[in-house]
Amino acid sequence: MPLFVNDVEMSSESKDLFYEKHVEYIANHGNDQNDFEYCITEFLRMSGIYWGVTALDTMNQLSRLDKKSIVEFIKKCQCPTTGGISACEGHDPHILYSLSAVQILCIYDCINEIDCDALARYVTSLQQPDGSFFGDKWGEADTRFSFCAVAILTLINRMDAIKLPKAIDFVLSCCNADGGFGSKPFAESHAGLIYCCVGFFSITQQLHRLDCDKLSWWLCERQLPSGGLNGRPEKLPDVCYSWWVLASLNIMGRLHWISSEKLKSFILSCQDSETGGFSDRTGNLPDIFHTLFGLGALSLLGYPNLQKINPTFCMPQHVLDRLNVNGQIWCP
Ligand code: GRG
Repeated sequence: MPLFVNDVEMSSESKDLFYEKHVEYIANHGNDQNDFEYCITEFLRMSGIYWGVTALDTMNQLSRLDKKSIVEFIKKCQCPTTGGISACEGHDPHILYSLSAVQILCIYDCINEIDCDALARYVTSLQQPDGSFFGDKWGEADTRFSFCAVAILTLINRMDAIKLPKAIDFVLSCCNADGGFGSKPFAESHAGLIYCCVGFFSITQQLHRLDCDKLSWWLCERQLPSGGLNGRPEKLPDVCYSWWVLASLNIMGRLHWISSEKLKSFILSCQDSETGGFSDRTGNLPDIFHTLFGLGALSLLGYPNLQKINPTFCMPQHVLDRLNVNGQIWCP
């Protein structure tokens, strides 16, 4: 089967999943705390841990990480005044890292290790009069943060902490004429932001407010000859869009609208056969972000020996079953 680099055809056989290599890659990630890449990614440490924990749980290897030290780290990142959680000790709290922390604690079944009431108050404090959410006290509103708000509150069972009808109106106001969604009203449609909006409507049980056919058609057009998906027209494919696009199509019950086989080949071609891990595109260096979203997309495609992953929360389904939490899935 032909493979493509940057959407240029190259000859190579379709590969299998380098399961053991990926487990080692993730389990050893961050072991060398003097490593340059580790140091310069401090600002997103909490999400980095969430990507690693979720990827390892998807491969049934969660025991390879030290739960105790991860939970202690998270507790130290909760701000005693605002209740929000930061990426790393000494950093400002942010709604995105608060979500990553909550996701990790839910996976480890110990959400009560943090002060959930204080966290709910933090989310309340970020909601604006138009229903949108700031990401932090510095004041940038974005549909990503609307998703984070409802995901956090659902996982800690505190959805009553925000004005939900207003929050829904804001996200609806970000729908464009092409059927897609952007970061704010009239902002360009983008697959990452579409995931946030579709995930938002899945969590809030409002999928009927979407034009799923039109939106899914826009998402299908993201598939390129290589089988990989881009995030918006005229851009290169990237493994992370395998997740943002596929999860959105899955939530809308239209995963079969793209070629799964071609996408699977593209994702597998982005593995690093020496170090383990996935890169954004064939031949590039791997990183933990693309590793989670490559594995997550393969799980959505039903790849063998991977845990089923939930398309709305990007967490193993068994965790959400235990919490009795489920995003709405649309049946066309
Ligand atoms: C729980 C999985 C999970 C996520 C939390 C933050 C968030 C919710 C999702 C992020 C969604 C996302 C990737 C948004 C993209 C934002 C954006 C406009 C990226 C543009 O980046 P470029 O221009 O990329 O570097 P392209 O591929 O468009 O060139």
